[in-house]
Amino acid sequence: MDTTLKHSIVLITGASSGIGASTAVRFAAAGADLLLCARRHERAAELAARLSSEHRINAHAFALDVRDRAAVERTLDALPEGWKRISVLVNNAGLSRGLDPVHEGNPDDWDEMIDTNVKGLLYVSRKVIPWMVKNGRGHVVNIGSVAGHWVYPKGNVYNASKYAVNALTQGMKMDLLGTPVRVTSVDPGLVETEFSVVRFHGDTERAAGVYKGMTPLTPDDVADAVLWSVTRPPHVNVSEIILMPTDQASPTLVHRTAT
Ligand code: NDP
Ligand code: 8X3
Repeated sequence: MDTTLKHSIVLITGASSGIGASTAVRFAAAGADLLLCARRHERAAELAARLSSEHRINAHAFALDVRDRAAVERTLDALPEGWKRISVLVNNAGLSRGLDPVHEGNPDDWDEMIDTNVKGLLYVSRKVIPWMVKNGRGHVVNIGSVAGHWVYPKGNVYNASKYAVNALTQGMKMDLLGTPVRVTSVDPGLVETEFSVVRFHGDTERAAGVYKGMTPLTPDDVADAVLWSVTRPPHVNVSEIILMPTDQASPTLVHRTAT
């Protein structure tokens, strides 16, 4: 166990599923106290209850839609003072919607991706980072994507949102220079979660096809990278981790075997 995380407060957005939920498990095992949020509050609450009893940590779950700026401000401001001493913010809440040529795309899908992946990340960061600066301690981990490094056909707006996350990670690092607050981007390729089911609006068959004939990353693989970046010595800032399955070389170059 990494004792440096014992009772450090870690806020994870989008902790009801996939990478966010796995990250919560990894940090709980390392002794951190957890603030878990998502729109599906009951899932986050169930996870918080399980982890606090299994690992004897404090875990608090609450409902949050990161797209709702007023709710983000109100909900985070309402946290008890002790819970505002957040050491690690994992900006994980995010999604893709649709896979269409840009001239056939659905503007509602675009709004949802930009509002969640870009504006939601900003709203939460704007609230939490000043507390970190004031406390003289903090680490922001943004979950980006290979989609923020390579554009792929029909990825258009999702790509743009993750390029924005990439730019914001670099910008945060520059703007926080001179403070002890560290900034990292963890940028995975294919990870099997609810991501593709959400992208294809609930079409589970189409979603399963994304991982057909190849071995994707698991959410635990990504959580390991997040935990590793956070547990480096304080003078080390891991700027960016790109991790892909062995079966993937770029968003579009994937080795598949017939199944
Ligand atoms: P999941 O769909 O399994 O999880 C997404 C999480 O984000 C859920 O907990 C969901 O919670 C939350 N979320 C979505 N919208 C909102 C919102 N408006 N407010 C609060 N929480 C929200 O997918 P992943 O775990 O795969 O995705 C996590 C992150 O990883 C995303 O940023 C995604 O872009 C990124 N990523 C995923 C990859 C993959 O292949 N899976 C690869 C690269 C990056 P709820 O619905 O309950 O609100
Ligand atoms: C998720 C990975 O390749 O579907 O960010 O964009 S990809």
